[in-house]
Amino acid sequence: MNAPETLGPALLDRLPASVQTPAYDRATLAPGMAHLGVGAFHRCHQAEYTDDLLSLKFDRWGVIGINIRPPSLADTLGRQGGLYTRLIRENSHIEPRIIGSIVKVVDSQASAAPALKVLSSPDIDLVTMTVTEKGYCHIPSCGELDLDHPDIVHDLANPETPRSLPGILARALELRRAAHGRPLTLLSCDNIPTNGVILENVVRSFAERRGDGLADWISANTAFPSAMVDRIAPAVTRDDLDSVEQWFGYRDGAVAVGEPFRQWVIEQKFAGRVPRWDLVGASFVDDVTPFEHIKMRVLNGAQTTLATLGVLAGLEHTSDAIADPLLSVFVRRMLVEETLPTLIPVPGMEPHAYVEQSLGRLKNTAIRHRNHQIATDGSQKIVQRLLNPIRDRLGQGAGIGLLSVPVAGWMAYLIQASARFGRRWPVSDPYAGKVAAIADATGRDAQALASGILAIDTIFDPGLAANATFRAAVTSALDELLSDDPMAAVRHSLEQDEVARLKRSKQSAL
Ligand code: CS2
Repeated sequence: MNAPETLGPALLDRLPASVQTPAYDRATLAPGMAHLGVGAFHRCHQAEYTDDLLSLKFDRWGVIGINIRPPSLADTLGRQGGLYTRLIRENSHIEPRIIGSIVKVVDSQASAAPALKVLSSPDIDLVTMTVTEKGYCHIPSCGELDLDHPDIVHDLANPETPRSLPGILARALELRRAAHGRPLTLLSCDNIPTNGVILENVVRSFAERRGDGLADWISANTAFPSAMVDRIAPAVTRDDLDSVEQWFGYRDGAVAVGEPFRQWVIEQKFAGRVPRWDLVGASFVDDVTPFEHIKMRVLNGAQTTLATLGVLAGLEHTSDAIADPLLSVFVRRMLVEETLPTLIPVPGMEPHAYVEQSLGRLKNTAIRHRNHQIATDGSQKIVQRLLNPIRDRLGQGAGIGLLSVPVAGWMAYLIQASARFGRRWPVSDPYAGKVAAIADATGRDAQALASGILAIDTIFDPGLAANATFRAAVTSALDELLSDDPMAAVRHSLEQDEVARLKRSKQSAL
C-alpha cells in the first residue's frame, strides 16, 4: 500500500468531495496581514473568518503566520503551503474544510529578525496575535508592563534583538517609522480583558523607555482595538492527525479541531485598511467591554472552574467534569447566582440563555479539552474570570461563597504540584514556582497557605486580598480541597449557599 499523500496545493483537486476547499484562487492571494502565534485557536478562528471573507469578497488579505515561540511551523504548515484541515466537531458530527487564508509561514523562534522583516513591510496593514495571556508581559492585577520580566529586561538592553512581544512590536514600529511610515492596526485576539488597552500599554511603555519620540509616533500611527474572541479549540493531538488520515485518506500535520460555535466582536478603531470580517459574522462595535465580561466570566469562568476542580476530582476533560452531577450543579449555580448579577447588559445577548448555551458547549464530547490544558497559566486567567466578578459582588454587598471555590481550586492545583505535596501533577504557570515555594515553606495549614498566596499582589490586588469575607471563603474551601475528600468543598459551598438563600427568602417574605 502506498503511503498516504500529504496535504498541499497539489492535492486540493483530488480531495474527497466531503472535504470543502477554498472557493477562491489562492495562487493570486497576496499577503496583507500578519498573525503572531499560529496555534490551534488562530487556525480555528481568525484564519477561518478570513477564509470566509476571501470567498465572499476576494482582496489582498492573505495571512503571513509567524511563530516567535515553539513549535516550528516549517515542517507542518510550511511544508503544506499554508494549507490545513479545520475539523468542526460536535459529538458524532464532523465537518472538514481546508482553510487557505495562510499564504506563508515564518519561524522566528531563534531570532526576531524574520518576524521583524514581515512586520515592518509596507504590504502589512494589520497584525493580529494570539500569544497567550502571559505573552504580553503585563502584571495581571493592574495591566501595566512588568519591567522586572526577564524578557523585558533583556529587550530594553538589546532593543534591536528583542524576544518579547512588546519588544518585537516596538522594534517593528520603529523600523516602519524609519522605512515608510505607514500606519498599522495591532489586533490582540487573546483572552485578556481590554486586550487592546493592555497591548497598547505594554508597547507604549516599552517605546517610552526607548525614547526618540517613538511613543508619540506610535500614538499617531497605530490603533490597538480590543476584541472578544471565542471558539473552543483545544491543543491538537496525534489522534486528531490520525483521524484525518483514516477518514479522508491524506496526511495533515497541521489539523485544527474546533466546536461549531464561534464569535468575534471587534472594537471599531482601526489605522488604515482592515478586512471586512463584519461581512462574515464578526461584529464591529464601539465598546467590547460587555461582550468581554460575559464571555470571560461565564464561558471561561466555567472552564477554569471545571478544569481545576475537575483535576482535583480526578477527571480528564471538560466534558468529563461537566458530566459529573455535583460539578455540573455547582458551575450552573455559581454562574447564575453570583456571576450573572455582575454583568453589564450586552446588546443582543440574553445572559441566562448564554449560560445555558455555554454549558451546552462544554458538554461536547468530541472536543477533548484537557483540564490540565485549561489550568495552564491559571495565574494569568483568574483575575478576569473569577477575581473581577468577586470584586464586583463584594462591592454590591453580595455573597461570593461559590466563586471563591474555584479560586481556592487554582491554589490547590498549584500547591499540590509542589515537592511538599508530592508533586501530584506537572504544572505550567509563571507563578508555579512562587506557589510551590510558599507550600514548601508552609506545609498543610490552609490559613497560612491562603495568606501566603493572597499576598502575591501582582495577582490579588491588596484591597481584595484584605477583604475578610473573601479570605475566609477561600481559606475554608482550600482546607477541604486539600483533604482526602476535595469535593466536600463543593458540596459544602452549595449547602451554605442554600441556607443563605432560604434566609433571604424568609426575610423578603416578612
Ligand atoms: C480556555 C480557552 O485554555 C483556556 O484557557 O479556557 O482557550 C477557551 O477555550 C477559549 O477562550 C474559548 O473561546
